[in-house]
Amino acid sequence: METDEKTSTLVKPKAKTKRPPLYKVLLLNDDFTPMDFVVLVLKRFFSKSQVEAEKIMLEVHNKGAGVAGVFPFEVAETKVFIVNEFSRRNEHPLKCIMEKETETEGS
Ligand code: TYC
Repeated sequence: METDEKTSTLVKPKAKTKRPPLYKVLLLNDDFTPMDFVVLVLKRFFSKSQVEAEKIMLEVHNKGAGVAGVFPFEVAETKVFIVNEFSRRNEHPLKCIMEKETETEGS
């Protein structure tokens, strides 16, 4: 409880319902990874449909980066690791990174 300066009434501070931060998992464009491989990654690791995966892949291709999904920290971290490992094993330079969502995004 805090005292309101002018009226001396007790004001109960609003309960802070802070949601855990979310992280965007991004795919980065490069000149060498085949488009089909990026589509496969989006379908296999981010559960996208063929149509959604093609749309995201083209966005990355045209804009330089695109959001594959939004997750809590540890899930995002795992996705990034698995995707980069899968790309490396298949000898493609595709890079996956994570970025904290800013407070105003979403809602
Ligand atoms: N630019 C690549 C090409 O022309 C395709 C590509 C798309 C690569 C998305 C990476 O995250 C990526 N083959």
